[in-house]
Amino acid sequence: MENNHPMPKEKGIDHTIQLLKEGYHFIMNRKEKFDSRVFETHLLGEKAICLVGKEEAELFYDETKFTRKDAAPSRVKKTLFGEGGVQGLDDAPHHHRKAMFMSLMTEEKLQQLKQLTKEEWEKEFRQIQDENIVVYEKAKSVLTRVAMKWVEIPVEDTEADKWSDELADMFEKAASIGPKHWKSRYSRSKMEEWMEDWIEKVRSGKVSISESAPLYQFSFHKDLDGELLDKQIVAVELLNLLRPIVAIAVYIDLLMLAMHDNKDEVAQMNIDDEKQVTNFIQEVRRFYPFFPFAGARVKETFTWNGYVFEEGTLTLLDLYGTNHDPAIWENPNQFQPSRFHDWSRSPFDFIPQGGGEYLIGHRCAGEWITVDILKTTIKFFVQQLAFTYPKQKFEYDNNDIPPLPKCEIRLRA
Ligand code: HEM
Ligand code: MYR
Repeated sequence: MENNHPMPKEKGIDHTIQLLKEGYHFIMNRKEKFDSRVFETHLLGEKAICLVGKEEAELFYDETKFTRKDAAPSRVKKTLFGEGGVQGLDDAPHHHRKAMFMSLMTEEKLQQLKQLTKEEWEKEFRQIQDENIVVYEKAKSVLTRVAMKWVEIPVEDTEADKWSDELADMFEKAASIGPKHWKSRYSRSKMEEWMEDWIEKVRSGKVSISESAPLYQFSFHKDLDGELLDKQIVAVELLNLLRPIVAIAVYIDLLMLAMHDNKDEVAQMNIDDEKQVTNFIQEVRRFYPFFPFAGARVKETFTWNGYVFEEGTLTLLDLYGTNHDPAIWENPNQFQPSRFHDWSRSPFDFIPQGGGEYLIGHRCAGEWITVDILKTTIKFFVQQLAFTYPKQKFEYDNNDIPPLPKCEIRLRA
């Protein structure tokens, strides 16, 4: 029998304020303080276990030990995730719903996505001559159109563009409090209603779209009992495609920052070499913060490495911390795309969009989409655009979740 020992425990009633202050460093700071990759704290009024590291990620993604039921705080469901979506499902219902997402990730659909991304960037810059532009704002417009076209919502560009702010509110303000939180909720409600109208039109045959369209596929998806999903849930799932595609704008902003801060790397990179381009993009996703941690609850009490995990306890896996773990990454705070030359491809060490498996676990359904859009974007900027960086402060703040807007990068194109 293993000898149980107490888990390091942070004193105090609640540490949510510290989480908002310390942002992406909250878990790592305590890992250092307790010299432990597992510790207990209090967040949003309840006990929470925090984990960081590769073995810890493997534990967190063990479906027999953790559940996603009631794991996301209500305020995050009301803004970022929506209610009744894939993020909160477990076991067979989760696998079935996740398959609905993963069935879209075919070679053909990914190819279409790259083509759309290229075309929309070209369109965005067609009118621009010798102007200063804010990359993040441009990226949000481009990606809103890409997302609508890819999901095959039959709207004109001008109509698509109108939804850019609502889609962005859901992720930009997901960790906000006060009026920003309410704005985020309002944007979600508005968008869910709009999506529900489309689902009704598709189901009733009032609009005719191709059967292979994601809008069609999701509208007619049947659950394990052979029933169509409630249209509110279909709306949530369609927003689980549209919203995160627009969220890639945050990575595009950080990509432009990385290109500025690593001019020598960029100069040495052969933009026609897929491997080199992929490594640069992977390093952007490793180096910069974005999604801070994934959350789950202990399914049934168990013991791991002598620590007792009690049933129902909220457990957070530090994604940013694991991507910066010195036990995994040499010089984790240096930007070095070449480190991906001989990366082991473990599903548990490089986890900017979650770890584990795509089909049976909660790993991000859109990771390939993210990498493809970023690769297409860097190629467009390097090969097709003559741009410079006007004088500005190249800063981003590790405390803001997501790390905006101080990193708003301007280009002259
Ligand atoms: C799940 C991050 C882009 C769709 C997740 C998770 C993270 C994440 C951390 C949760 C992992 C977990 O709970 O263990 C990101 C980031 C993105 C991004 C940082 C960059 C913008 C996308 C895109 C799509 C997408 C482009 C779809 C087009 C999803 C879905 C899930 C998910 C459907 C739920 C998976 C499940 O619960 O099984 N993402 N994601 N994401 N992501 Fe992404
Ligand atoms: C997406 O839209 O799904 C992709 C990126 C969103 C990043 C939003 C960052 C805020 C996360 C809030 C806390 C999550 C708690 C489990």
